Amino acid sequence: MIPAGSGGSIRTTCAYCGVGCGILATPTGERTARIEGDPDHPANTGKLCSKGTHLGETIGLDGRLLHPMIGKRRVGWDKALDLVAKRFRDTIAQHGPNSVAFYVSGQLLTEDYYVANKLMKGFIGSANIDTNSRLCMASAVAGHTRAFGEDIVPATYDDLDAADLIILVGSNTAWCHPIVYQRVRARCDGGAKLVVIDPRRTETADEADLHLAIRPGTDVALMNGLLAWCRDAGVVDHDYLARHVATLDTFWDQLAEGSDLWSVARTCDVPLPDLKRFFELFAATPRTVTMFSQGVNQSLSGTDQVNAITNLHLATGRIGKPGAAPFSITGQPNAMGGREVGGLASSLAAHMDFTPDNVARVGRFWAAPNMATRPGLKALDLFRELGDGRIKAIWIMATNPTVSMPDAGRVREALAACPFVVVSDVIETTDTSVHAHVRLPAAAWGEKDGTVTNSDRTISRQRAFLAAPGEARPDWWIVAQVGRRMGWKTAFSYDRPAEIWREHCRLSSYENGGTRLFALPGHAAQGNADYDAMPPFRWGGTPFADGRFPTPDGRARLVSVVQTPVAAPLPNWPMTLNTGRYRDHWHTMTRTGLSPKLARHREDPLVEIHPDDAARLAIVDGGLARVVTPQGESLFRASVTRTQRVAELFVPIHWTDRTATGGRAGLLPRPLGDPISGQPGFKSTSVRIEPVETVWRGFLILRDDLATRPDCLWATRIAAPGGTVWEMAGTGDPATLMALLPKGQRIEAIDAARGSRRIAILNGGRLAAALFVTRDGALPSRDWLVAQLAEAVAAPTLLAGRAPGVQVDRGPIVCACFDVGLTAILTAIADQRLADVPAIGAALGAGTNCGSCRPALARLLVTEGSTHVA
Ligand SMILES: Nc1nc2c(c(=O)[nH]1)N[C@H]1C(S)=C(S)[C@@H](COP(=O)(O)OP(=O)(O)OC[C@H]3O[C@@H](n4cnc5c(=O)[nH]c(N)nc54)[C@H](O)[C@@H]3O)O[C@H]1N2
Ligand SMILES: Nc1nc2c(c(=O)[nH]1)N[C@H]1C(S)=C(S)[C@@H](COP(=O)(O)OP(=O)(O)OC[C@H]3O[C@@H](n4cnc5c(=O)[nH]c(N)nc54)[C@H](O)[C@@H]3O)O[C@H]1N2
Ligand code: SF4
Ligand SMILES: [Mo]
Repeated sequence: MIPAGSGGSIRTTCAYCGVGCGILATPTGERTARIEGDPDHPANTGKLCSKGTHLGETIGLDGRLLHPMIGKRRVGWDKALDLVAKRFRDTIAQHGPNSVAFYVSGQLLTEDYYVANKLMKGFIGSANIDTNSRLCMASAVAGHTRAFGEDIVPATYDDLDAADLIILVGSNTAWCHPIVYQRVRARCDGGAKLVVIDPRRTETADEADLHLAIRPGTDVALMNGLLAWCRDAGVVDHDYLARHVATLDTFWDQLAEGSDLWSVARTCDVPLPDLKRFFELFAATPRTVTMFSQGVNQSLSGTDQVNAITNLHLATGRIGKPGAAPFSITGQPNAMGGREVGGLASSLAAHMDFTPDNVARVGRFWAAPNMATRPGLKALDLFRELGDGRIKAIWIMATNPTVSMPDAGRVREALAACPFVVVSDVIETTDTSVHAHVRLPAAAWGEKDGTVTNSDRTISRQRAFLAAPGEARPDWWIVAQVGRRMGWKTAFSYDRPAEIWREHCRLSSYENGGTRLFALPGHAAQGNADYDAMPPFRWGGTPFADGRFPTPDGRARLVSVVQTPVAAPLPNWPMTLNTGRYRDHWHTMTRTGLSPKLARHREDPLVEIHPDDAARLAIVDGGLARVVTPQGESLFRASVTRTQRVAELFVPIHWTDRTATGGRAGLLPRPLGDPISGQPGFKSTSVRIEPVETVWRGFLILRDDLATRPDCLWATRIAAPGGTVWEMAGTGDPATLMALLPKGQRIEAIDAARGSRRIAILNGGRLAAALFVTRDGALPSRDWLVAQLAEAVAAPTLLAGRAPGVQVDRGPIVCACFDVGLTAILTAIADQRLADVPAIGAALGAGTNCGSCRPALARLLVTEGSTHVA
């Protein structure tokens, strides 16, 4: 395969998730491109989900950071880099190497990551470099290392095609890894069974043969119970255990405790017949893949939960064979590459830890003057020490911790108090970068060049197809420049990613001798042209196929894990808060927030709550609610739905101070982590919720967005074609909102009885802004008014908010590719008696492109006529 596809297209990989889909990008203008799936990429064979499909909408220059900034002042690169190098050098000289830190990201390329890791661990002499992957898969890393001796993901996507049973544990795959989900679906349509284990009935769970809506945090009890059942049913592979696994004498006795069917059903709070069905299905199906993600990892017992899963697979010999493996599916596009370079504070480099041998080996290889000799601070400890004043300089790259860390309010305070904060980002203003003393403009997706590793160990090239705008530079370049300016010219003299890649590959096989499975010897001498043309390849083959594991005795480990008692609800905090993702948004929305198509699937941050709880607490569907924990509070719009368990709430993680006055999920979780992995327990925080009354509601449509969000109780920003919509609600006098309107010709209508006010601002005869507020009246659908932003002349019926004649509100957008709203789908299902998803596709097009909405369509066919999508 060559980098260029046909017709001037460039082969690259998606900016988003760990599925790692291949993309063909064809520039169509200076900042525009056609985006298609790469049919030759093994991860997706040409398919893309809704987020990948709409990447083209996110490559404009809106909001980009284009120049280095010191405070609010634009400076040249030399000045900015010199200052960063000087402040880090001075801080180290005065307070030692452990007084500085890097906080990096699984959204860096492997080459970026390698250079940052080398600078901190080999030259600065501290291991205080941690990454947002700590929040994402540290428990999987720790679990793999305990079970296998090395952080190896033993599965590949091909295993899904060979499996007869696929178990998804704590994974909303249909939304978060949609292309892998389509592969799962295809296999299940071909006869394999699907079991989903998730406290929520997600769209993923909807389509499963069996959904176990377990009590949160009881995965160990479930998996231990299953293993005990397997032992009784004679499914444990004693021969495999005897030859390939080291098992403590006490293991089986410990496992038996509380693992009978009845106890497990009680602990997990699932119907006994469902549990039995699951156990029987597992026992009867040797080719089983157990795929897991954040419902397992983001827990105070995340590592144990991972090992409960690896125990099952080891004990039944379901590993190292086609269609049989535990499968930790990764979140970010290069979460795996970060693990390979050793970018976590708890690892050193290239799958080596901090044993004296490894420290000496890596020190030799790097010719490093100041090797770190012990692990550094993990994210939670790092930000705690920042708050305590022990970390005095921090450099944050490609992550937004004031939003994504637990107890994010404290992270903010810590950054505000830190003497020197550097932020490398592609966006000018983020919730984190407002605290930066120095902001460095990084090259973004489409401009940067290097490699990424996806969930199944496939390494692919990410290639540039756009010129970096302004003075933006690749992350590896920025870090290497600082390294040089700190005094290490030779060690950081790279002038292209290929050089870094070769060094990374050399280190992976340096004095390896088969002790570390991660090794890329074949690429260590690769030429620049070959690097540029490098096709995707998977390292590691089929790990453990020979039953040998990278431990001193060559055996894997069964790890005794015990279910921690489920805590009783606290008096003031009677409910449990779960947090996670929406289908069409990515993390803190710095990219997906730019796409009008993606914005329409979920326009508001919703708190999902069971109808019984809602009724008890007087919370109404569509009303506002305040979600409160001991750490903080934030407003959300309520969505009353039976997909939630009683006494449990779910909120999304995507909204920030840039995009809303509420929806700040990060303020709510405790800053506590798994004791082994340090991964925060984001999925279960003690919480309470209360209704919030408002006096008026309204919306503001703008051609040019506001510099800051509207100052009212509730405001959320939605990208719209040609402008922005702010949805608002409040208690005070909405007249204060007038100040937000741009200058221009003003037309206005007032209905005092309903407390309604409609204002339009025209500029040169075109609509520039529309502000509609009401106390008791109705508000028109926003679609028609938004469409007016693009019209050359404002329509005479502007203040009616609609064209003459009958129009229907489209409702939330279900199919982002063809812009098909809920209303049209429900109408078509009823009027045309549509019976299945293909029939909806034939009638409306919905679901026929990327396929991300097919699970939602299937759900609508079942719940047709209901008033809301859950
Ligand atoms: N659309 C979209 N896709 C993404 C991302 C995104 O932001 N948006 N982010 C990417 C990243 S970085 C990641 S890490 C992945 C995350 O992908 P996922 O892990 O699939 O996503 P989450 O929504 O965080 O959580 C998964 C599920 O865990 C369930 N859960 C909560 N508690 C428990 C429990 O105790 N036990 C079990 N068994 N389940 C539980 C939740 O109800 C939730 O449905 O997604 C990646 N893909
Ligand atoms: N409550 C709760 N919190 C969570 C989670 C949860 O489930 N619940 N999930 C956690 C997980 S799994 C994850 S992965 C994190 C994600 O959380 P974050 O990493 O904080 O989220 P992003 O929005 O992806 O932040 C990436 C930042 O990097 C910038 N960026 C993008 N590309 C580049 C680049 O090439 N170079 C540079 N320098 N910058 C770039 C973007 O503009 C953005 O500001 O959130 C975690 N936080
Ligand atoms: S599944 Fe979607 S978001 Fe993930 S890599 Fe593929 S196209 Fe991108
Ligand atoms: Mo993640």
